[in-house]
Amino acid sequence: MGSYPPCITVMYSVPMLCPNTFEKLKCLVFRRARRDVGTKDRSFDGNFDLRFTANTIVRWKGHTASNVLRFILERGLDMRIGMVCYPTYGGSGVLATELGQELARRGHSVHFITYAQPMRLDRFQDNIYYHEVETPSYPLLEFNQYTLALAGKILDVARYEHLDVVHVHYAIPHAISAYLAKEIARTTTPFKLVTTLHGTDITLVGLEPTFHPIVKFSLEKSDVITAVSGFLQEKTRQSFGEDLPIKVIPNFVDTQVYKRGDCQNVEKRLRVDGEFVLMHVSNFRPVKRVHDCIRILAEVRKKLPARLVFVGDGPERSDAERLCRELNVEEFVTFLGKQSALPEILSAADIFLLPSQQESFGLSALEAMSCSVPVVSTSIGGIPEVVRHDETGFIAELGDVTRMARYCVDLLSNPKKLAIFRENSRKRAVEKFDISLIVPMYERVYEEALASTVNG
Ligand code: GMT
Repeated sequence: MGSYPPCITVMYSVPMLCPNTFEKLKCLVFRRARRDVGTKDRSFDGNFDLRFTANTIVRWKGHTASNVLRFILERGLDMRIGMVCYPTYGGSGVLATELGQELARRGHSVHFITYAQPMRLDRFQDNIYYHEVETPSYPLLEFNQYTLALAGKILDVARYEHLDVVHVHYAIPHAISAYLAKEIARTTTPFKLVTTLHGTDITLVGLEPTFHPIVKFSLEKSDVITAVSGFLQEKTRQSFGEDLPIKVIPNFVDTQVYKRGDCQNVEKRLRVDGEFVLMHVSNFRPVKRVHDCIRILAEVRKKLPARLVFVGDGPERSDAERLCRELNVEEFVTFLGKQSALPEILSAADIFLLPSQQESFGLSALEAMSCSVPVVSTSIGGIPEVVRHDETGFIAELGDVTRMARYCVDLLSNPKKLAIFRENSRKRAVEKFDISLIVPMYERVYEEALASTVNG
């Protein structure tokens, strides 16, 4: 490798920074410089004209010290991030897409790598790129080779887009595909691997005896592991290794987008004859227990006029429609199917129902709370980390539809209490889970991974 033209001169004022901050700054500056000349070769750092002097200001490409330092220390340098997720209707894909969009707004380049356009990636945005994974077919390849095709695509994007980090959402099979790509790229175009665990990748699918050792291995080989709740952190340690370093980074919501707004049109359509509106949003998988929502409605209707609005679609929908007919509540249930205008729709709800059997966090509950909708849910998994019992909603035992219905009636028949719960819900979403609080946690994770030498 020849010598590179110096492109950055940094002069460092010794008393300004503590040693740790200084090391971090140095690492970030080198990385940016390597990118500017289009190399990942670390020997480049040795040739680089990075000068530290005792008492002068920092200068970087004509910017003043204070600007450069403020930018670097507050936000870090922009990174190139590969985002691997499921593009379909589901919490992990939604979260990955919104994370990518926010990182792009913050100046990073984000490359989505998946088999279809992520659902919420529905408009042009600067700094966002999408790379579709195509799975080659051949008569001999009877089964879909997605894991390998994904590894090949990650490798390709990492090489040609000079990715700093590949962030995979949902361990199976994304983490092992990314590990394979990372190993192949190790000497030429190294990148860091961040794995975010979302739920059933740990609590259900990952426990399958065939998958367990592969998930365990891919977690051990990740540079950083994050989990979306304390519950999931604990579960992962129990099932995959007590010593695994796992950071908790909760789900987030853009509270400027998810807020109670003018929903008169939606409300007119959904709130028939001034009845109360219960709502449930999910992908209708068995773990969501949508039939419990219908049983809750049937109970509530014994006391109050109420309707149930379902948003989403999935395997349990036909059974749910049948149960509505069986319980004679079909005329009080609306199935809207998949919808993208969630803030408007949620704004028309009085109570959000989440009777799940498994839920590592409950992103849909958070989105409802952000729209000032209290939640009645089970006490499963990470839900109690989101929903506060008797404050932002109510929590009951799994399957206890009678109790959940009683909680709904209690809230709906007490307008003052409902108003307080609404306010509490919104406040909790804004103060604890707003996008502006959580996305910097991911940025820090990337920066720390890039500054470390563990796992290459
Ligand atoms: O784990 C899953 O079932 C998949 C995942 C998804 O893609 O829908 O859902 C999980 O991820 C969400 C985002 O982190 C969490 O809010 C959900 O609670 C979680 N679902 C379950 O744990 C069932």
